[in-house]
Amino acid sequence: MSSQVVVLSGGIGGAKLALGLSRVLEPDQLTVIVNTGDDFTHLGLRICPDIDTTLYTLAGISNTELGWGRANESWNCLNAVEALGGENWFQLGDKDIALHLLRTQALANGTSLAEITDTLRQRLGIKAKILPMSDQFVATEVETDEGLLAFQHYFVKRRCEPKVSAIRYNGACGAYPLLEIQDLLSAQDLRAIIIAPSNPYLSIDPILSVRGMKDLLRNANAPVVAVSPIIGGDAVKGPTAKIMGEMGIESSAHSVQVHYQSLIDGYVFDKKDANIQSKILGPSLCTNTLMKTLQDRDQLAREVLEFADTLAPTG
Ligand code: FO1
Repeated sequence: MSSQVVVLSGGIGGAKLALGLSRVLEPDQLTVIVNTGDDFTHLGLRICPDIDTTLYTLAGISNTELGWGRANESWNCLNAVEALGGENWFQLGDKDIALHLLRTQALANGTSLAEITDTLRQRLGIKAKILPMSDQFVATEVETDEGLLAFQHYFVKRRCEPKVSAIRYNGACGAYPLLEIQDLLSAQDLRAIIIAPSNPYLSIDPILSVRGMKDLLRNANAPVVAVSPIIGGDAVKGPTAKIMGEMGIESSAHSVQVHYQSLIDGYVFDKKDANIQSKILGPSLCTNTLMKTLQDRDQLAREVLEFADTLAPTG
């Protein structure tokens, strides 16, 4: 069987499946392409939440209760920032700040985001490759009833409360997939491209908005399989269902399949949504997609890979 597997991922759900894939595959067979639309400069530091959630999750040091940041954190620096009148709405732990300091220093020295991300993942002992979707900055912006909000302002400062009418990916038209991504997705020995159960609009679409990314998926010599982030009409975590409703899209696993339809060869959705089977166009897998335990992550990863193998182009 061919070797490389690529997963497009953002947020907590994506990192969970990426962890499962890294455990069931040979570690060097997996590349995670991560959303960087959530990134922003805060307190002078370049923060890349979805890269960091992926790093910490695959290194086994993530805060599993919160879903972001590191386990066993302390908050001395942020408390001192607040005492000196600085912003504390975005909770940065002391160990997390260490990573932001090194990344910000590297970027200031002309190192690319891909290079510093690769250095950090190696220092954290991670074998799978973790790549930003682009070295150019793309900023997800949310059009709401409170105006156009930067992503973290919407997501953290306003706790996803504003009503969303549209989402923009500022800078996408000037952003290109890393050459490494272009080579990977056009390689003849690519086994599968997986779209993780991440928020389609806030985590996956920013990746797909990068110039040429959709064509790379369409022209790949490997099946593209998406995993629904919606179970029983709701998201496991986060504002996906709320945003869909506010944008006039039915909050269902079927709507997500339609959203990805032109890009994917197969779709994986949860047993709770077995009723949508008749509406799904193309090959699909109905199984347990709720990843509560490490075993759930491994099991879903195995099943998604086996399903993808049944779709592999023959010859
Ligand atoms: N999310 C929150 O809801 N509140 C926070 O204070 C917060 C801090 C934070 C710090 C570092 C980091 O990497 C992520 C952080 N997140 C926080 C999550 C972050 O906003 C989301 O993970 C992504 O941007 C969306 O997936």
